[in-house]
Amino acid sequence: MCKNNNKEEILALSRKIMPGGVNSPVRAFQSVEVAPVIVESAHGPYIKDITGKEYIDYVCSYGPLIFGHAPQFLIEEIQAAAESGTTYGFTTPHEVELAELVIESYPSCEMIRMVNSGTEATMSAIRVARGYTGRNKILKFEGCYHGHSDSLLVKSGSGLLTQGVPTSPGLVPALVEQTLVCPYNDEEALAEMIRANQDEIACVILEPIAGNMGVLAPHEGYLEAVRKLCTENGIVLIFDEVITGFRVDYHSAAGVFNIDPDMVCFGKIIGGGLPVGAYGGKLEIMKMVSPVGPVYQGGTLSGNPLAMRAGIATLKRLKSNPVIYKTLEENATYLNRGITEAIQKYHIPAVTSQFKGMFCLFFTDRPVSSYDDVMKCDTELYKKFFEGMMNEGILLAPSQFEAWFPSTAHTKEVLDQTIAAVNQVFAKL
Ligand code: KE4
Repeated sequence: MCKNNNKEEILALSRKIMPGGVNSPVRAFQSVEVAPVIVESAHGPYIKDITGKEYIDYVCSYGPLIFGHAPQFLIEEIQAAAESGTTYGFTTPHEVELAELVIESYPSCEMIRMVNSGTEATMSAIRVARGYTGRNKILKFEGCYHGHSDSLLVKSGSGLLTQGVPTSPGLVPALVEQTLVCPYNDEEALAEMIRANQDEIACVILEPIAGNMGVLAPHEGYLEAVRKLCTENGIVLIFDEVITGFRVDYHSAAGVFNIDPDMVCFGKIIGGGLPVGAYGGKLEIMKMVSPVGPVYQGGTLSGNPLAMRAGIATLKRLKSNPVIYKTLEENATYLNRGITEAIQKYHIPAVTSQFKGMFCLFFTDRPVSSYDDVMKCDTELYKKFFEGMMNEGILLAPSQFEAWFPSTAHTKEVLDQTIAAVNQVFAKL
């Protein structure tokens, strides 16, 4: 624990020794121009900062905490795991059990490799797709975010959008030109790009429900069209389910849309709040992965027993209580309805966006169904809204381009407090 709990002193020191004082850019609160929160502890839907102020938290670590902060069953599992050691560098039954749970939930995933983050998962998946097809180009969608590996930091969402740098400096041009980018929700543009790069594209990677430019659902038939185009052109279809995996359904987005990608990436929820990522897919593709195949990928802490046991406990609880997904969707709908009523009452130029338990609020007066629509949002208004909500004790992502992640701990009472706070803030906007 840091010796000092004086917020100003911690902020000053953190900014001296860590870029922006953070270990992930969005946490610097730069785009909302508010002093960042420094967390002391969290429980259920609540976060307490080091000044003792308590917030209802809708960030929930950007997705992993489907049961809220520090649920007792997880604390006990992690404590028990730690007593047997934290990492070994050898296989354990736990990683096999978690792999089995994930594969059993996801019909098109026949084999899986555990890693330590979503970035590692997607970086490895595109490497395997390139090795499997012998092709160099990859195709992603503007505003989607797949972590920070070089090939994927092109016209990306999440923190890059927040910082206004969708394509990061520091990338080798020869690599960047291998990354093709299409608009999300536009099958004609995708078909045209595939035609123009015939037999050169190894994989298409996308978020089946985009969660890194706010929440953007695929329009009717879009994912089916992407699937068909990839099948017809020998392109590996990768669903990046780092956010949507076990969030929108126990069978993730592939189960909701009944679509079988060739590969899938997971993160967040499968680690139960500890660092885990995973990539998997069809047997013939995953057999390319070392030591069975020639495509190399490894990791010191991959499959570590703490994260595996936290993931197992989380997935088992979700598997045995599928009603959780109905509750999460009902809660998001309840929140959506309350906020929509407040938008109408105070004539705020904003629209809500929801897919199952995923939700966000766009500050724009027109419907949002594309990256271009998202880029028309009023980020200045979002900044005012964000700060107002903080003052009301509600903590949202310090960026217009992130989703809200209500958990099972966000009871109706918590949601009512949130809706009341939205009304308070809208009244002053
Ligand atoms: P990580 O490397 O951050 O574990 O996962 C990368 C990643 C991959 N794919 C998707 C769809 C993701 O959303 C992410 C990471 N999500 C962001 C939040 N939108 C991480 C937050 C942050 O960078 O601090």
